[in-house]
Amino acid sequence: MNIVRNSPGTTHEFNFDGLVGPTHNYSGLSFGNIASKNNQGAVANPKAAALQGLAKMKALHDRGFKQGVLAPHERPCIATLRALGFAGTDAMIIGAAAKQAPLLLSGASSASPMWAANAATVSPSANSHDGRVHFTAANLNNKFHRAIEHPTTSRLLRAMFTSDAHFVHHRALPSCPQMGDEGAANHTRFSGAYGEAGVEFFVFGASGFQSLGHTQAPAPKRFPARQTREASQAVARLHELDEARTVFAQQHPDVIDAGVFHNDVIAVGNGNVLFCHEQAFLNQASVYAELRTKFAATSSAIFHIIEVSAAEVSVADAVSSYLFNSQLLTRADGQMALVVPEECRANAGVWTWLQKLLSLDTPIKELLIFDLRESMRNGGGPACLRLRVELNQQEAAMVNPAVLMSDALFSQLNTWVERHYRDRLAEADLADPQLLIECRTALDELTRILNLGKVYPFQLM
Ligand code: SUG
Repeated sequence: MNIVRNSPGTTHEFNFDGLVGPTHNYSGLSFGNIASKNNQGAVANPKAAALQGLAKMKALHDRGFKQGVLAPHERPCIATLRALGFAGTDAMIIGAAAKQAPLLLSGASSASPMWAANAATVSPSANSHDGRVHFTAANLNNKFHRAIEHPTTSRLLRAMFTSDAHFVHHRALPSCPQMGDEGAANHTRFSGAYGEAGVEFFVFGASGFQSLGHTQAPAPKRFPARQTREASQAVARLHELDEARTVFAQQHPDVIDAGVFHNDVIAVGNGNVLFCHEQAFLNQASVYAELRTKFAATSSAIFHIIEVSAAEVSVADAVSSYLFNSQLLTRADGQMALVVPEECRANAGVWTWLQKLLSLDTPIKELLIFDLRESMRNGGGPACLRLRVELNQQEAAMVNPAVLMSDALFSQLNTWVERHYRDRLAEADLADPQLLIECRTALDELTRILNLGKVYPFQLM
């Protein structure tokens, strides 16, 4: 085993936010995600969505947090529609899909890769036996529109984290219900400090083999459990994690049925803090006990569990405000900031609780509030929009520098959005073949801005 020794303060968490793509729209594609269902058919504003996301990235960059950009995908995905039997020119394919199978066209057009927390699961080098940073692209097998993401996601991650000496890219797990994997949205790592070995926490919705009668464990009844226990375990094996520092927990089935389709809708962790709702996990007390024990074996830091009771904030309010879909970021002074969406301020109970949080004896000392309304209306809050990658100095030096946020990149991307994005997109507009041309033109330019090489199907033809 390679022991990675990092000097204190030289390892950081980088957040790579998904840049919203030009086809952002509300198609009601995600059964079990209440916002997606409630906003089906609403008119979206892709330009505003992309600018809201960029504003968050820039504000966090300005505050000294390490920030990067994950590019959007080619949409509609013509390669997918061809694979489903539509033929002819691109315009013919779009026209036929719009007429014969509008749901397939919506799925192939979704800008869902913006939710970067679902792009992959990432383990830092300090935790893996081979001392490299491990990425497993998520198969997102539960939803058609998301299951088509991983091939492009894998190419993008390879174009950003290029060094084989420092980074390992695992292929997505087999795409089948037993191996449903939703990436970092169901994964957290804890440690006394970045760069130190810590605990990796995997949260699944149910066993993937439940339907075969192989297990009797509880499972949600109304909505799907997207992440399976077997997928979480496979990722932990691929990432060469130490069992003594890995914890698996099951989401409470009742909260999945209440709209908590990913664990990051009800819990967030960072450093030595777990912030969650009291109904997040099955057998919550034993989950806490295992986390505390395994954390104590890696660090002398105090492990803080900040639990919100149902009496203070109901699960329904947590889901509508996205209180827990927050980013918990360690500041340079070691204290933490909680990044929440505006919807938390609009909910009186949640807002009152957040004020109380600041007065508690925990590392969370600051609230940062962002308007992410366009993404929120599809069930994507601040935490959904970002993929966390913990990098030491050598690893950070090997990241494609063109994807890292800077004043210049921010203004370049704002101009790019202003030039290429529509400010209105309804479901009917997905049938417009011009939208594909606009998307490809924008992405071709973006690959040059972000120095990604050829990553999109239209560039690889
Ligand atoms: O997979 N919404 C996404 C939201 C993903 C949020 N991510 C995290 N929690 N990390 C989803 O349900 C809706 C698309 C639509 O309906 O048009 C959608 O895909």
